[in-house]
Amino acid sequence: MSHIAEFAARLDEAARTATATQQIDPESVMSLEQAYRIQAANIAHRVERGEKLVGVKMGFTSRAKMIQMGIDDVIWGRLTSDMRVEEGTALKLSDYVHPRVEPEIAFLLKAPLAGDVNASEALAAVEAVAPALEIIDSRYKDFKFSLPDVIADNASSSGFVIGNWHAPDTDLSNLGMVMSFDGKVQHVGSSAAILGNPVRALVAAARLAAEAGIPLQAGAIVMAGAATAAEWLVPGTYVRLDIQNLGSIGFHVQE
Ligand code: OOG
Ligand code: MG
Repeated sequence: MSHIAEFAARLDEAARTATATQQIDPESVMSLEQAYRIQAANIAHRVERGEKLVGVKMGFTSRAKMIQMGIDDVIWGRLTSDMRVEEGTALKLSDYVHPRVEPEIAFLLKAPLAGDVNASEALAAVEAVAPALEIIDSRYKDFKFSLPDVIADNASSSGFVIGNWHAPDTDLSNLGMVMSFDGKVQHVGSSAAILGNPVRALVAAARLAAEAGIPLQAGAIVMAGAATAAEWLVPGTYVRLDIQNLGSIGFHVQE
C-alpha cells in the first residue's frame, strides 16, 4: 500500500471507530498537495460505503481559529451526507473522539460555482444562507496536528448542523453571532471575522474545489468557517447559536 492509501485508511478507521490516532506528519514535511491527496483517499472510503459528497467546508478563515490552533493558512475539507446532524438532535459523545463545536454560516448553491469568481458572482449563485454549527473532531491524539495532518484529516470535519435557510438578501458582512451552552454565552463574534465577509470564504471554496477537480455544483453546501474559537462539547448541555437576521439553531449533547 502506498503511504497515501495507508494514511487515508488509518484516518478513515480512526473516524469510523472514534479512536484517536498518531499524527501522520508531525514535522510538517509533506507537501499540501500530498495532504489533499490523502484527504481525497480518506473520504473516498466513506463514498465507497454509500455516503454522498454534499459540499465543502472552509477552515481557518478567521483569526480566532488560526490563533486557537496555531495555523495561519486557509484550508478546506469535504462534507458528506452522513456528517449532517439534524437540528435539535441529541448527539452522543461516544460517536466522537474529542468533539468541539464552533459557530458558522452555511451557503446553499443554486448554480455551479467553479474557479475564479468575484464576490458578486459568488452571491449570484447562492440560493440561501443559514446559521450553522460545525462539530470538529480531530482524529489525532490530543487534538494536535500540523498543517498537512489536519488537511489529510478532512480539516477535522465531523458533523454540521444547519438552521432554516434564508434568501441571500441580508448583508452578511457584519452579523452578530452568539454561541451559548444552556443559555450561558460561550463566544460572541461577528460574521466579519470570517475573512472580512463570509462571501469571501465562498469565493475561496469555489476556487479550491475546482482546483481539486470537484467543482461546486448546484445544491452544494459550503460552510464558511468559524467566526470564533471552538468549544469542547459538554455532556448534558444544549448548544445554541443565534445569528442576527438569520435566526437560531441548536442541538443537545447527551449525558
Ligand atoms: C480545523 C478546522 C478549522 C474552521 O472553521 O476554522 C475549521 C480545526 O480547528 O481542528 O473548521
Ligand atoms: Mg469549522
